[in-house]
Amino acid sequence: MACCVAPEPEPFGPLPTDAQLAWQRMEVNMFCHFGPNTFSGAEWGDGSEPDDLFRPRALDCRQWVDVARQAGMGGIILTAKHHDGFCLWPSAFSTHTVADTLDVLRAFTDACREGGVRPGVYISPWDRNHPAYGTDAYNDIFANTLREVHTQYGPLFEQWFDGACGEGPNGKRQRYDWPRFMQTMSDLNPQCILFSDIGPGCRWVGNEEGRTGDPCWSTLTTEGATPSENKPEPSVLETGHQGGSHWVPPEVDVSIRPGWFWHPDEHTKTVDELMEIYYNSVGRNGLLLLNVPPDTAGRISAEDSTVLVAFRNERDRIFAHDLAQGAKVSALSRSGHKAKSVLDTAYHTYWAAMGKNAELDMKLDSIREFDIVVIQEYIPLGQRITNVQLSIDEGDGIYPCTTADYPLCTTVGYKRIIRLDSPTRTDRLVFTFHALAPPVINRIAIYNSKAQ
Ligand code: FUL
Repeated sequence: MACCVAPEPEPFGPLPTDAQLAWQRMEVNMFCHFGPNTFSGAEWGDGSEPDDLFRPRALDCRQWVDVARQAGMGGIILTAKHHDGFCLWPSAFSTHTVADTLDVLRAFTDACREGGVRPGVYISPWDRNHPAYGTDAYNDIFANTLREVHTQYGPLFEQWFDGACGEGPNGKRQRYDWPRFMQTMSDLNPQCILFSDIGPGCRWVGNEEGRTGDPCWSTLTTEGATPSENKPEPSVLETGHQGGSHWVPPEVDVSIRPGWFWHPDEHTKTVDELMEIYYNSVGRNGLLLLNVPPDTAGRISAEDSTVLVAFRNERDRIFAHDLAQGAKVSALSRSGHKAKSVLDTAYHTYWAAMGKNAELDMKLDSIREFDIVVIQEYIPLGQRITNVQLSIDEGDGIYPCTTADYPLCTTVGYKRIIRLDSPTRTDRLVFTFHALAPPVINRIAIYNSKAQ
């Protein structure tokens, strides 16, 4: 009957491309800072380091890939060139590179492809070695460098354009030709996610502490800005812009150790610290790019790999049993789509509410104890929810829950993980959504983080 056929919800605002959606669904990726700094102890080399300082004793990129896979990471981004200008491949556009016999970028991309992990690169625009830095000729050199890497080592899933911009060896600063770099990239590989402070593929999250802002919008207004000029303040990059003009989701880059490069006297974060980062990044609409720096041998240390595997095991344990399975779900507001779609694990099924303010009633199959609620908006149709209130049936009535971080949870986006103050027992939850357009939700799940 025509009256009962639910209309498909209209898309709302800027939308992710297929490549951005696939990227966001990777959730946790690995960053590898590796280069002369690994050997000198510096974080920012000045470009005067001798080429033969970089001498990994037993380079093993397959081991990086094994660790990434065991840690549940589907992509790795390597610093193919950091600010010191040293190229981890034998570039035709620099004299400060590895020898042909030690082509780290080749070993890395080969190992990733063999191991089923997607390779990406960080190529610093700021170059403290290149004599042409600070002149127009450097823009040609940088565009050629991008072309060289992406044609000879591609396809690469992500290109990192770091925001740091300082002087070259000649004391000059560069005016980067961003339109040209971006055009070069979209000619070479339109699917490649371009990271910079303002995207266009994904944006810097505005801090290096392992958290997004709250709220956190994937939309950002970027008119008049470039990755190095007139860009929003870091605090704005944390939250994005509600109603922003472009889809530029946040990437949360943070290191497992105090520094970005490996240093012998630094130690790794604990599993608890990594879990906190996970909740504050993936759990708040970000993609977590966790830096795990290879050591002077050219391997990921046992200290780091042990904690990474434990971090993965902890996530697997906590998110193993969705206690909402078997629930009866109904929408109190008029609903066009089956509310129970929020329970299935298929990505492209969803419940679409009819109004901007909507309620969903979830009757569990028995009284359950839980302390985590996961909500996912169906972002292929845009990011809509401005806040959500969770209430539970306490036997004598329905009461709002207080959560660890927020009296009222703000934005949802790709994924929101809400942690409750304490484990809660109930057989009925009510979700109240407020949104810019009728909410479209593809998943709601509940978990008990204390369960073994
Ligand atoms: C920053 C750089 O200056 C750091 O060295 C590091 O690469 C970090 C990821 O980005 O802007």
